[in-house]
Amino acid sequence: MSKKIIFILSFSIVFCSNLLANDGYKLWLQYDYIKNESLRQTYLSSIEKLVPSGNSETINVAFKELKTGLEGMLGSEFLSSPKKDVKNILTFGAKTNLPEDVILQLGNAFNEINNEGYIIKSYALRGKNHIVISGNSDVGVLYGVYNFLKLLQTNKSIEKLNIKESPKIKARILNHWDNLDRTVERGYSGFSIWDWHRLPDYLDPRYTDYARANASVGINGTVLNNVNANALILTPHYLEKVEALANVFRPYGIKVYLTARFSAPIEIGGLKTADPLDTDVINWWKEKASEIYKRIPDFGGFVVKANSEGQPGPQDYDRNHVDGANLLADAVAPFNGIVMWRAFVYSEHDATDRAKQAYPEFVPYDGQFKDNVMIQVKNGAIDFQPREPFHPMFGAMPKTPIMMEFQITQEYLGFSTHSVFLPTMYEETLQADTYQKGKGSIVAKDLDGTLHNKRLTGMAGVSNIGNDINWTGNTMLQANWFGYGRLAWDPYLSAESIADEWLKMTFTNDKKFIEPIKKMMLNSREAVVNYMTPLGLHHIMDTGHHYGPGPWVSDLSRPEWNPVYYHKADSLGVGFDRTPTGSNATEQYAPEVAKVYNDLNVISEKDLLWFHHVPWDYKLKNGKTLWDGMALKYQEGVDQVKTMIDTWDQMENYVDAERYNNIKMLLNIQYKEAKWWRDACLLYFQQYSKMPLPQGVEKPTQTLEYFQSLKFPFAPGN
Ligand code: GCV
Repeated sequence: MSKKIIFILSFSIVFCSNLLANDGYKLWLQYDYIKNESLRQTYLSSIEKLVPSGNSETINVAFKELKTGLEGMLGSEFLSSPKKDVKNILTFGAKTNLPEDVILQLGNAFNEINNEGYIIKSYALRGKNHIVISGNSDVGVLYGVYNFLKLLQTNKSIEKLNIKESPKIKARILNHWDNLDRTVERGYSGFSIWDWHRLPDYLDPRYTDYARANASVGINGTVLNNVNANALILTPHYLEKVEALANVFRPYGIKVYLTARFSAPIEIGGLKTADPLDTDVINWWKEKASEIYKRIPDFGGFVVKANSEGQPGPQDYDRNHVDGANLLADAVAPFNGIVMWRAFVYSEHDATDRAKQAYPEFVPYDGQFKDNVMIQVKNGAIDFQPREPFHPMFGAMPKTPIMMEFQITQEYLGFSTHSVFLPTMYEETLQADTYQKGKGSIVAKDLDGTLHNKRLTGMAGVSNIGNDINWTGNTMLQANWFGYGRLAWDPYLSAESIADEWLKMTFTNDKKFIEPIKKMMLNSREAVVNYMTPLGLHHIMDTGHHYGPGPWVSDLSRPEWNPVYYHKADSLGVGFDRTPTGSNATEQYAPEVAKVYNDLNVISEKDLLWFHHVPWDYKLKNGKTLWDGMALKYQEGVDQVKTMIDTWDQMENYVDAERYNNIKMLLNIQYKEAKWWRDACLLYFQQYSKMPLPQGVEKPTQTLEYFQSLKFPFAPGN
């Protein structure tokens, strides 16, 4: 081959590799060829040989991942020509399998990490350079391997490494709201990835890639089925399929959990009752647990949605959540299983502000739950809104493990069409100060157990993935799966650092791409708040499917399902008074927090209408009336989406056409829908404010009647 041809070939590999078709299936594990030649050479010369220690399935997975990753990034030269005198060695294995001289080099490090933690260390010995990746378990090693690969993916130095990392939260779980018929409740990326019909014999390779992706960010558990549960999942026919999935996930350190339908003893057990204090019921659950553990010895446990939105529960028998949770906890305790009992409860028979209803059902029972129960609490007291103040239960149950439930799927945030980077939102809640043990009692500290010295810790994220080729429908939303995992591992990470990592691993290290797109991602959540629910407005989405605006909806059977319940707009003003003059929901917070929320002079305007009903001519901090300020916020949201489009339009040269167009088309839909939100909401509220739109706000494109006439009977995820 002539020199010229070789040059052209290598030029195209080097400069165009990220412009080749890319369907996004590989997520952030792209392992793209490193274009910076001197950096690639440095990496190549630092890793000449891979030496696994141990031969478990997990170590084999780690080995395979290292080979795939390094060959992808360093090219076929890597390991293609074994040299005689290898000087640079990468060893990986758990402490128990490492040679004594390697362990010696790691000194005390093993005591500084926990069972899932890892160490990455470089040292020189007897004329050779070593990098060792180790941990107290094989899974720790696997996490170390993924993080080592990330160093290369993000073009970091691998000289003089001395990294010790442990997850701060124990149960780092994805919740799938997937049904047995493969529909996904609130799922917008196709159908369920679990092909129940063809399981257990047909194991879709996607299951393995799912496990890889999760392990790469440290997720160690998956709840396979919807919290609106079907008892059939607990029958042998389905348990066999669950077992097959558990076998695929095990080498990746991922445990399988199931949701338990509280009435299962009746529905599939033939009992007359599901009363948690009934002996037959108690025995039924014990036997069911032992049947499951026989198949899946490391089964994680159960998640339960009880007495909420029509689901059965202990209150059907005049018992309480403690009785219900402890029943299941006792059943799984002999096998080290846990129960995640959800606090998302509210009742149409209770006229109390919905935001207040969970707290009294749980907080007074602090200390009464069994040791293996965690209470799973949504980030806010209503339901995964674009912005919610933190749930008052955080920090308020010192003796009960409280786990976070975030929603990764975008039920109330524009489905998978809107590019919203959610770690910004998660960070806001995790950093919120509960003041339950004085200043600095942030939510993250309740979750990692340090606030009240809790043994069990956990975080759950309601998955946004389906069988779409790129998993999340919108390539940008892969970042939310990634970011959730990173925060479950370390709830103190910044959204900014997560965006930075994800972008580099998924697209390119080129600053000209990273800087503007990172900025775009970090602003995207505020944009959606602005064009949907500015200034503390909430739950004004259209009915049932929650797609698009519906502030006018007032005819649903349950009062708290109607948007009018939440905004309370009238001729006098707008907003939900949750101060002592209203529902007094603020009393559920620590006094320091309640004081801030109650006081119009100090409350952040971001939360204004969540806690206060204020007149339309109320003066905002910028001197504008509430009406003008609200209208301008809606406009600002629309403008922010326009800026996102302009930014993305500049990026064509940095991204392959497939992913570029996927994001571009979806941004255009988002823009259309942002305008729809602005126009529909402003026209609706204007009926009450009776004020003109301020200068700077575009005229609505349609009438209110038009927007009210829109119907979406087949909106996805319903
Ligand atoms: C799984 C909201 C959603 C429901 C969901 C429920 C829950 O109400 O709209 O689809 O049900 O939350 O979290 O249990």
